[in-house]
Amino acid sequence: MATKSGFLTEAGNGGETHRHEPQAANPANDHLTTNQGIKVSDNQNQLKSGERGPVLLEDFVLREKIFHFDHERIPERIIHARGSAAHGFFELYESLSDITKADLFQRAGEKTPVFTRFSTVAGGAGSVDTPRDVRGFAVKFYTQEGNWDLVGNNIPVFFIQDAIKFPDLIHSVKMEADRGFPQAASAHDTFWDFISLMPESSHMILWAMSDRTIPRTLRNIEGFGIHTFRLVNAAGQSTFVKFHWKPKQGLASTCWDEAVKIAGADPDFHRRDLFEAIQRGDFPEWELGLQTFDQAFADALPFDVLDPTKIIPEEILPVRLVGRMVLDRWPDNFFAETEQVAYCPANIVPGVDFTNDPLLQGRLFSYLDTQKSRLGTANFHQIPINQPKCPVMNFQRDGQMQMQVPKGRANYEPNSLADQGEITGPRECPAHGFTTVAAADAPTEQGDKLRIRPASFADHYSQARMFYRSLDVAEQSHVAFAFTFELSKVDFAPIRTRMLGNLMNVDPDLAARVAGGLNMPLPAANDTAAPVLDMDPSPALKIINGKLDLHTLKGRSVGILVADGSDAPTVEALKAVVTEAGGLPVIVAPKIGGVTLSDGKLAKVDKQLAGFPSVMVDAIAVILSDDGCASLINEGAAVQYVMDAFGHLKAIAADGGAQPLLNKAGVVPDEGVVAPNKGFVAAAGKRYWDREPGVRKLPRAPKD
Ligand code: HDD
Repeated sequence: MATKSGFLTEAGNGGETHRHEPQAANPANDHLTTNQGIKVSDNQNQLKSGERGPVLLEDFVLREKIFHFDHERIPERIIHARGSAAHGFFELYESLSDITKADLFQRAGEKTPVFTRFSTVAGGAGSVDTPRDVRGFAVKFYTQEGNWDLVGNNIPVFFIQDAIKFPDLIHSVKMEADRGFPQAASAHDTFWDFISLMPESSHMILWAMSDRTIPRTLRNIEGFGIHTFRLVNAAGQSTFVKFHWKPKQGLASTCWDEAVKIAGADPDFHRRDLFEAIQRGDFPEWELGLQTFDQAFADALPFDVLDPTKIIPEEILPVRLVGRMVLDRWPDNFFAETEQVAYCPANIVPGVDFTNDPLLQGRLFSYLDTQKSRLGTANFHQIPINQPKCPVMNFQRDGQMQMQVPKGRANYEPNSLADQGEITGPRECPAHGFTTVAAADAPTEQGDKLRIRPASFADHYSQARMFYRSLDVAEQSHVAFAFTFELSKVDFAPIRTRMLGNLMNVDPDLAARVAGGLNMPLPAANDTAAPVLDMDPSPALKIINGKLDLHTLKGRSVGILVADGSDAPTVEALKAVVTEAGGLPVIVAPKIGGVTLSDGKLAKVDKQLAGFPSVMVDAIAVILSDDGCASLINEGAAVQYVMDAFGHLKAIAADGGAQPLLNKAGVVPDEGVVAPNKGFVAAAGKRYWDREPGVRKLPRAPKD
């Protein structure tokens, strides 16, 4: 029967209407209130006239609740909408007072709170975590002299040289305007049409088609400030700087097939990974690196340091590691913090300054403007996540959602109200206030008003070529595959041909592979605006076999597939060695309720096989009795579990009982297929790239 609360009670208890308590226990005995502070007596039922009668308009409890719910969403970011963030701190290794007066860089060992948001670029807020895409890497430093936002990406260059092209770039990569798809994907006509017509995107597109854009986790990406910035010391001397973030966890990527499958298995894969790592105390860490240089060094380079499509190879100018960032706290509330955080490259502190990079200059306008439209008010800086952790005092007043209650009459400056004993408000601070670096360093940085791209920005291919030639051979074939895959989704053939013409300038071998993969004739190279240089390769750009390709199980996971009858001591020993190596053993079985191992005991199962394919882990072990294996041999999820681990070049440990399953999954013995003993730990921390040619046909060079 119906009760006051609307829940069915033990009906038939004499027809008595009594209250059913649906809430969990509430030890604090807190009461629900409306937003006006009125205690709510019933949160289950609208106010009605009679038991089955009409709802009354006067029900302010209902109206306020629904009204607020209706407005829960705000416009999502036009780009970088999908993101995950965490709190942490930046700790300085040594004082940098010789090159910057920035307060956070003065005292070795000092910690500055940060809030860091990682994002994809193209997809909406609800899109998956693993498309092929650039990752945003935005850090808000809450320094004692105000907020400094370093709003970078996981790629050290950008698609375009001038901010005026940004809306075109983003329109081209987003869902096509008439059809509303594809979501979070660059593999479509409009994107490649734009790219093929923008040779300046050549360097960035090589990075975008590399394994950099399919990272294994957000903990395994580098970060870059991209533009050349300046550091300014107390004497007013300016030093050019490029910012880098180096992951202590190493660099690691997925195979494309794996990234696609993760998207289905766990659309929140990267967010969950970051969350879980922080929750278990395995705090991700990056070191802040600086490349600093002066005007003379800049003048000697074969490209312009104001051009954001160029890097300075680490081999030419080493990266100095000056501190570390540790992310150790997940936000309390996703919307309040991760969604409402408002980064802006224009947020800099005394001791940091801009250069005339035309992309950076455009960004300085855009972010403040977008926050107004996204967060709805010029007072967005008062939202807790955006508030500086130092005093904020000025005469800016009013506006929507003003949270402060300034006292007194003084809302202008200068004022003489102090003479009358009134509150007078703050004053300028010539000694410590922000001052812009006075002079342009080069005469070409001033002159007539022009809409022009300087000749020093004209070389669009040399660094793209250098990037490609710096990669490991396995990565090179991934680049060729990525171009082939993406261009295969382009319907309009002339776009593909034009892109091949650009690739001819990057590297004829790459162009030939892609043309072969598309089964299209190789066109002549497109015209170039400047000669293409053969620069020395930069090994620091590799992921595979590079400096940050850490062969480790630390922070990585191993899926241990078991079934009833699996050998208990082997399973226990494996868990122990993986844990000892800092890895995460995950017991995977056909049923979540448990599995009876060889010792007859019911063992805990962490994940159910069908819901946790091997793409979720970094290596697998398969421990099965003969009967257990027989029970799984016709189970698609089990066969696929092993087949994918092998195809994704992961280590596989298996006991004798598991062999028939391995055979069915097409596993061919190699050094990554090992016994389930202590040696597995060394094998499990890496991928077996040599296996790749045997499992997938990547576009190879004609000579291969
Ligand atoms: Fe941007 C967001 C990074 C060029 C305009 N950008 C945004 C975010 C990152 C970047 C990481 C997300 C911040 C967050 O997590 O909230 N953007 C870059 C980098 C660029 C770049 C590394 C080139 C080096 N961006 C760029 C240009 C413009 C913008 C040239 C416009 C002229 N970016 C925006 C924006 C966004 C943004 C529209 C969308 C959401 C936001 O600002 O807060 O203003």
